[in-house]
Amino acid sequence: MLPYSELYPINNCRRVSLPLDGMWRFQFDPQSEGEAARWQEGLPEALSMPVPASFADLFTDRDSRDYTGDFWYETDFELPSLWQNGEVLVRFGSLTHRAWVWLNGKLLTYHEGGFLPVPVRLNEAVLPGKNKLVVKLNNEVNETSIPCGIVKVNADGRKIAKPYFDFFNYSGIQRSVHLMYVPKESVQDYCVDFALHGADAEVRYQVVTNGESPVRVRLYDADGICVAESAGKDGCLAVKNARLWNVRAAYLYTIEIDLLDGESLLDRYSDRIGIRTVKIEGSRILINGKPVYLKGYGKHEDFEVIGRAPNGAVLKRDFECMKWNGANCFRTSHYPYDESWYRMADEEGFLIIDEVPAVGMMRSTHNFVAAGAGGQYTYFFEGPTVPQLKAHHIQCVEEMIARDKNHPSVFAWSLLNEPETTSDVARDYFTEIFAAARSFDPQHRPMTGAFEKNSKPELCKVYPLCDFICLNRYYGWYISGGELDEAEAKFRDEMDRWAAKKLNVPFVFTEFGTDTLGTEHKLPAVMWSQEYQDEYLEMNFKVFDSYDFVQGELVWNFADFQTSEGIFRVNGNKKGVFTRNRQPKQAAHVLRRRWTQLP
Ligand code: BDP
Repeated sequence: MLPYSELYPINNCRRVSLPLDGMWRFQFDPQSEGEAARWQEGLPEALSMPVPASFADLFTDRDSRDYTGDFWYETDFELPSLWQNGEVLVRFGSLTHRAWVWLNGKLLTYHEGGFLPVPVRLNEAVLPGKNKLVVKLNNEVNETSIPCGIVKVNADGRKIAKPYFDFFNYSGIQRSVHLMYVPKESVQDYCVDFALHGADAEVRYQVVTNGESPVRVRLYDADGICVAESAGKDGCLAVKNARLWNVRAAYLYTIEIDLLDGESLLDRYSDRIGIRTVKIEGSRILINGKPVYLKGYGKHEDFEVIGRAPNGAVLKRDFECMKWNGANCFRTSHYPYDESWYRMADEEGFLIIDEVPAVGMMRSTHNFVAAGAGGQYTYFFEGPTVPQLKAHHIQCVEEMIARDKNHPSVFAWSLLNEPETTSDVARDYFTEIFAAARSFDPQHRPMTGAFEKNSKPELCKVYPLCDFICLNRYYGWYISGGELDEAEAKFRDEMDRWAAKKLNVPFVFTEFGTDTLGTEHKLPAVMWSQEYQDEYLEMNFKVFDSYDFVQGELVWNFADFQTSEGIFRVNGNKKGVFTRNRQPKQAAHVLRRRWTQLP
């Protein structure tokens, strides 16, 4: 179990979670001098800064927007005097990409990885009354971090992130922060798994506590009626006539875990769960034993002004748009999202492929050095930083599965996006990643990863690790752009080669799309016009429909999103089916027509 479980903050008769969101104090530290100057005791020249938010798009100058390096946040809180005899924690939804946390000048935590919760136990430093919470973050990307990248130092000494990935390096305290009170003896974690027997279901559970007091578990239906009860840390809830969680027809039960001392309640943790099974059988993805065809998107957490921060209104709008055009699935490309995404997907019956931020593993500086020095070109996974990268990758997979394991919406884990896969070193690297991931998931969900064009059927050495195969393909955009007939022929040629392998596993397209400007119309179509996006999609659909083992289509991307600058990007990536402010391009109607008719 991870230290101080990833359990979502809740409020009830035994637990309190107070959001610390709001205006914090903030300061850039370009010389990395803060620690020596004791900024952990208070920031000398702080600006105000909202939490949660990415800092980049709040400023009007370029240096602040693109700032790369150390930066600090600070806030004060008062400890409620009622919080006696328990554990006091602060839980950051995420800290991008690495962070050090001090309370009242005492360093409590260092955490690497920018997209998963950082729970910190405060007891050894917390004071009655006023407390000062200070966080130093660093948003540099490198070849041991996921996502991967490098930092370029300009002539004036300014650092600038050069991501090996196609999304803006948004950072800061981008998710909510909770101050939490948890009883001394408490529920630290739990997991569930399911078996169906005709109309009945078994909910097998495991509860982790930090003591020996007896555990009671109850399951309530959506009307609040208790339908099953069991005792002990390991047990089984027998549910008669179970209502299943189905795709786009969700049903949620509430699991209530009590820690008891005789008649009195020491702790209680409750959560909403859905009863469903996931299985890959031949080339089909089965939910509750029935095949499901995936329709939807690769997404980003990305919006004007707030950057990567969650926002309830954007979340709601995205789900409404996805429902309107008949989608049932999305991939959390290219990192685990804020928990609000999973909670709403649980409610709305959406399937999620949950992805770890393993993106940018194609070329590293070491490969170029090896090639440039008159030597040999080397593969990405031969670099000297790979052992550290792998440790970090496994840690992220563990934290992601720990956080998201109980969501019915999460039906698969994606452990990579577009790495180098043709070498033996790549195969060895991912063999370890997949083995670790499989050991972490109590529900043994399917594992996969998204492969780019060089991961050809004859060359890719990593796809055999996957339970189903995800392809990112851009025939008609990056390959044979503007020539859809030629693109289709090339696409079919590749698909025929996959078919010839007779792998008997499902294939899902996790990316296909075209950059399209919401302003451009052209007849006949040209690249970047809305008509071209439509024709491109129609061509792709014809190809998908010719191969029975294709069991899903997730368009790239749900909406336009911010990236670094470059000659291929017009103020960001414009492959959205919706604009960045969530209005449909013409293609949204094409998808709606297809997806509302597909079974
Ligand atoms: C794929 C990447 C994705 C990019 C997309 C694109 O997985 O992150 O945004 O291509 O080029 O290579 O639009």
